Amino acid sequence: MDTIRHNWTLQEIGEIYHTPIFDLIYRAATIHRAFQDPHEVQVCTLLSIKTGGCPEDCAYCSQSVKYNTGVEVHKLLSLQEVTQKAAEAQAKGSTRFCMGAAWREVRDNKDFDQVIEMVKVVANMGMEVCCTLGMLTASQAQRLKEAGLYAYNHNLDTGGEYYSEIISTRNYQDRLDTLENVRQSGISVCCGGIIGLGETDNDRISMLHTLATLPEHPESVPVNALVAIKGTPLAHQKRVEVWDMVRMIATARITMPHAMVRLSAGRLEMSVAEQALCFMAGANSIFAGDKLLTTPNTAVDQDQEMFQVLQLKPRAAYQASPLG
Ligand code: SAM
Ligand code: DTB
Ligand code: SF4
Repeated sequence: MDTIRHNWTLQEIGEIYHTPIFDLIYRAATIHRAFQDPHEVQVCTLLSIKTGGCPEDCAYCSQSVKYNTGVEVHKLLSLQEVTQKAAEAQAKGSTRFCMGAAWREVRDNKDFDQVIEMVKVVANMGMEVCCTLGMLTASQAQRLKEAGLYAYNHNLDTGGEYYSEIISTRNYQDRLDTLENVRQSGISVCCGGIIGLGETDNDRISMLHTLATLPEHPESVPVNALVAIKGTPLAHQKRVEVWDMVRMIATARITMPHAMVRLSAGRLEMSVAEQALCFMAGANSIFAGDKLLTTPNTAVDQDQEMFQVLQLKPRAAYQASPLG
């Protein structure tokens, strides 16, 4: 049985990624069974707490000010609105609640004070509370940790070599620096990427290599298929093939066996059978609810039906963390 490694080479990860698909799924499923309960899938809910008006130029994003996407801009939600949404999510079976803000970085202002209050409330509800707020300093990460933040999402999105084709307003090192600040604060790290941005297989392999060779693997690795947004430079990208999702998920599972691998954006376009392949390949989490951050998602009752058909059960909170 493979052990946990942090010294993967690009070539090794490339070989895994390109393995004939049935062999790849078989190997990933074997590792999945050794490290995770293959019948459990964690259900998470996303909430956009501050929408649109973001100064960054991420080519895939509906929330950048640089593109005319028609997204409805909204200032930071109130504590009461967030509390209500979190309670609804919990009632519908979510054990993790992730709050996203369209910020380039966190600033030490009133809005951040309010986010701190939101974190406290959701943490007290017994859900894993996650935030994705852009870049963070070490002291901001510390404040979030003290408020009870369980996880922080900050994606690398793609390989380091392709990054500047997708985003020009920050660089790969900025991302890695925030991830390091999150790690140092003791918050669980959620970091993954998107496929379907026009990248090559090598760019995907490069991103997985960066993740799998971090001194500690992220506890959570979201794999998103691009949701092509009208008005963005990537509006006309072609739909991601399920086989590409399977290869990404399986390679993440094999190289980072302890991580929760999340089948994230793009599920609305996938059949139950296609999603089943992703679970087989090692995915063990989904985002539920009719909305991701700004785009539609599979309806909750459809997901409940899928869980029944595939005989999956929702995973309880706080099981993924090696942090205790
Ligand atoms: N502004 C913060 C940031 O960029 O870190 C947090 C919010 S941002 C929307 C969170 C992540 O969602 C991005 O890093 C990206 O991986 C994913 N994402 C955003 N738009 C997407 C899209 N259209 N399709 C797929 N994934 C997307
Ligand atoms: C992640 O990797 N995917 C989620 C979550 N982390 C924050 C976001 C997906 C956003 C999809 C596009 C939208 O709804 O705006
Ligand atoms: Fe802003 Fe995040 Fe969207 Fe980039 S992905 S434009 S940083 S909200």
